[in-house]
Amino acid sequence: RPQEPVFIPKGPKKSSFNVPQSYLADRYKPIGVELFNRFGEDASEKIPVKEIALPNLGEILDLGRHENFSLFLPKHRRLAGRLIDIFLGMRNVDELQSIAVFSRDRVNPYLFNYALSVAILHRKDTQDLDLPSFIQSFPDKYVDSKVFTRAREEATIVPDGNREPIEIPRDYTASNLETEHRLAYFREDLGINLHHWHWHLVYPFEGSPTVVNKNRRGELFYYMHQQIIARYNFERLSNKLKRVERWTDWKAPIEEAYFPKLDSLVASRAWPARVARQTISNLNREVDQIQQDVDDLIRWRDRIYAAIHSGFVTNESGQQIPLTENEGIDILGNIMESSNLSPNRTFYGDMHNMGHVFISYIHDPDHRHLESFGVMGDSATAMRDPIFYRWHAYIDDMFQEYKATLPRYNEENLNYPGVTVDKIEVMVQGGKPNMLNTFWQQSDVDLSRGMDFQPRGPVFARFTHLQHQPFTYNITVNNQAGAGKMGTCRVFLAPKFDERGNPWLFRDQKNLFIELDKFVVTLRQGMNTITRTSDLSSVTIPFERTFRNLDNSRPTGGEALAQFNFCGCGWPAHMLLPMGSPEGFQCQLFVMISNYELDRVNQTTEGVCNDSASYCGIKDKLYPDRRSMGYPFDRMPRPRVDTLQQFLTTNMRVQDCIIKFTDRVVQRPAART
Ligand code: CUO
Repeated sequence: RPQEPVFIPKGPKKSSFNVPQSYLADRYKPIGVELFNRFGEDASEKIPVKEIALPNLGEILDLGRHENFSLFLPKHRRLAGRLIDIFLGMRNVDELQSIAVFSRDRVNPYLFNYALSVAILHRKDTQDLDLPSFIQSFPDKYVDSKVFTRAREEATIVPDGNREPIEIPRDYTASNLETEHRLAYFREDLGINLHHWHWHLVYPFEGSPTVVNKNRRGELFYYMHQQIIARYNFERLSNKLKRVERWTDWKAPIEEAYFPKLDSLVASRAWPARVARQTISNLNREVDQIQQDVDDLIRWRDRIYAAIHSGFVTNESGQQIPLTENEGIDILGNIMESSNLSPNRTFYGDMHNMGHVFISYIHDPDHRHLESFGVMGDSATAMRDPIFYRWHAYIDDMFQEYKATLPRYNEENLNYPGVTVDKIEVMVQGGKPNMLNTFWQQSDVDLSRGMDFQPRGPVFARFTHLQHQPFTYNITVNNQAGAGKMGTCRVFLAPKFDERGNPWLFRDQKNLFIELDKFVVTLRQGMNTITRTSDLSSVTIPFERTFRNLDNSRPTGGEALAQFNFCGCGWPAHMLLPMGSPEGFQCQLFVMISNYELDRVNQTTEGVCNDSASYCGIKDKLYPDRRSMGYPFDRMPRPRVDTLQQFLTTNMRVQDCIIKFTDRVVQRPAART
């Protein structure tokens, strides 16, 4: 298979092409020179590979090259951990390149890509290296399988330059007979699934401390997934569906089905479907070295609830660790996910991860049909399945149960004395105040890197996604606290009414607020007008970063490219706003200016990838906000606060606004030439 080099160090072009013969897989050794000549002809850049003493890959090779790979499976995690350690242990980039070349044709491709990505992300000497976007390496995890046959046909017959994009139909996984299908545009959005894969790449739950032990990672696991559920519920209400129901009865059949219609190009198999009314069973799959009872899941849950209500967890040596107001949520996040920072995996188990595994093997719990896992078994595909949200709604509810045990914010914890938000408004260009617009947009992504055909050259898939008209916040703040006061401006949005059309109780609405932006402002004495555009949002990354190399003309230089692995984490900009509705969906925009002196984390955050910090943190830095994630909506309200209006202190304000969805499709302005 003609592959481009695994990765390309920046710098002057090298002239010789030299891979040690011993690096070739056994199958290719006899024809090595011929292969080099054949594929070397087209190479624009040839990279010498240094011969080094090769480590024994050992059990890493137990996972075949044509099998699927899941980080949720303990065995696969272990293999990934070993390979990451090998990659991290190389003394310099040349050695890393050598071992990467050596293992490239031996190791399972998904495992290889994951381990190399994690290593490049964490090595000091690889910060300027670049990997292809994951969707380009493995488009089969994101795109309707039918597209590939058509793309291959197009590519084989039509020369590069005249190829037409292959359109991915909008409704390919189900029909409207299935109510849940109304949310397919969200669940199957390429950008959302890429964000989720990237998030888990940046925050692995297994491996050495350098890889796992990041500032507040357990808390961020809670918050990022809490926001996914809040956003999903917002979309559901936009589509006249009730909020997602928690998956509570693990021994009862799961009503809704999901048929992913994805084929694995690596495993040459279709991803298994999950038919309606299936029930999870005890797992006994020798091939995955997994034996787990549904009762284990129940035991772990009960122990975690006991910890939440007693206010402490018990570590492996039997000591009690209190779940404190500041650090409790982080410990609980690591326990529930679980990550290897969990203080007691023996006792509290591996609840959330195993939930993914039970569901992903619902169709073949003892491997009698020799089937692999379903989409819930892979963080690149899990968000496609409706059950993902029911499972994570359950997990989130456990976190909320814990949050309800914490002291409530009193006015002092919320107010910024002297600072009053007088007015807020959102505007789109040429529109009316507080009216936002959404619509469909079509964009193209190049699949050619992840496919095998001749002649080479880009071949595009055209997909349809939600989009909104860019908008601007105008916020008027009266500052009587003194000149040069700094504040953190926190912007959230929630539906105004519940499923029945009634106004919310604050205790329910607080869980529906989605974060739109968070930024620091300096206030002069008196009146201030803050203007901020939606593209600067602290939760999103621009479309080009989600899909990178979209037009196949690789951008040169630039921080976004250099820090791709981390920078690929971020909610896709096109999904910043929920869909709304054709008649105009009523929302409440919330703005708070909190006292920066109490929010500040002392560090420099200049540099790269600091623009989607709310859900992803900042690379190699502390989480840039000292408050609990989700503040001020992460706690139960103080006494006598029943509604959002009663919750407000003078440094907060709410503005009603409307999201109007228009069912028309516009093309993304052409980026390719
Ligand atoms: Cu991101 Cu369940 O954690 O998928």
